[in-house]
Amino acid sequence: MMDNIAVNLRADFPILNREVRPGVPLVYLDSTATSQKPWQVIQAMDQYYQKNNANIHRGVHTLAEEATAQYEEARQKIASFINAASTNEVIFTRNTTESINLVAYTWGRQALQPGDIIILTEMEHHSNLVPWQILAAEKGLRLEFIPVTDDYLLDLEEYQRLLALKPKLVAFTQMSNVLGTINPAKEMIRMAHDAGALTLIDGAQSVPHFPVDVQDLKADFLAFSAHKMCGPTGIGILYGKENLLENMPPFLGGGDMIRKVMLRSFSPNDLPHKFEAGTPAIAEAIGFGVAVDYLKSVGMEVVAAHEREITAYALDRLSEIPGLEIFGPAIEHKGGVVSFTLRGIHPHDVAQLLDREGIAVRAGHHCAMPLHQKFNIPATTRASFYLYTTLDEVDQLARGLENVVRIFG
Ligand code: 7TS
Repeated sequence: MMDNIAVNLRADFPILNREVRPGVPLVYLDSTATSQKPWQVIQAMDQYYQKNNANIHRGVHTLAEEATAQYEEARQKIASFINAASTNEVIFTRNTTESINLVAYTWGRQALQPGDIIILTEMEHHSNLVPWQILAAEKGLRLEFIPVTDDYLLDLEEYQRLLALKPKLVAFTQMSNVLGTINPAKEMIRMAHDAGALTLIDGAQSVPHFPVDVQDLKADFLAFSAHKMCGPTGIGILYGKENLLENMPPFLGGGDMIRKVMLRSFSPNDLPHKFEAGTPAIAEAIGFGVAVDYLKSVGMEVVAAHEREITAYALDRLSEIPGLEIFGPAIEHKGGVVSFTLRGIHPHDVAQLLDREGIAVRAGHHCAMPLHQKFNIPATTRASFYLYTTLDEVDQLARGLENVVRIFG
């Protein structure tokens, strides 16, 4: 029954009608890398450029006021989407990666001392790993890692032991982009706070796929990207608790982020502008606001339930394929990502053969090399799902994989 939702929504996504080659329709199973965009988002951005284009926060002319109002309205929509207490807590960045780097470069540089500990996990995307490695090298910090268990979950007992080291920060993904593991963020944040640590949640794969409420989670920082949630590329969010952002130094210096500038000094602007130097991605912010409207109109509970149905079906169908091994937890802990290997066949060959049939999947380390090193594999093939994915597409994937097995004999 849920499948009807995807079937009905598909008409909103123009690209899903395209053929990859004549007679070969697109089966898009790479939404974890980036989602497709509904016409509502595409049209809003097009309209902005045709009717309202102007720089924001500067001009007094009508267009500048309209553009500023639309940009700030988008911030309001996004704040409400994650239930932020104030729009001052919602900073526009380029993407999840930049949001995490912002915290590392500002809060990290200011608050951390040599010997301080940051806890990460073994399942992090490089964007929640490398910024901390850079900071650790600069400041002499120690990085500790919550291990991934044989069931592809985080080892919370080991986490509890690591918290006894009195870390300053715990930074972890709410959902793995490889395993699909959904981590118990609320409990993990509570544990961190009990130990006196702040928390940064990588929400790149959670905010697009299920309801995320920052006040319920009590998250200190949350990072996510528009392009994975029906919005455009080039724009993302750093959510931060207002008192934390208030006390952090600015990130990039330049226009908009200042209140007053003298030749040798400046005073920073109020939140959220303090962290938004230079002309921002205005059309993208407006598109992001419309993407959030779109997801709200479907309902995030509905999106999550649909993905659960699709994922359960995919786990079932793929388990019938000889030599196929899935890397990820049982369905009750898992979002819409299925990474796998086929015995004796390179993951890139699998992806290439599927592409011949119009099926788009990703192969590689998915920007999580340490996780693949842990499992002693260089790469996996990954199929990922979203609100527009149908059961029929999962069947096409399964048939495509059966074909790959036949070809390699
Ligand atoms: N964190 C997680 C968990 C992610 O999945 C990604 C992107 C990022 C951070 C970085 O997001 P960005 O928008 O700043 O690039 N993940 C993927 C992926 O799995 N395939 O391509 C991008």
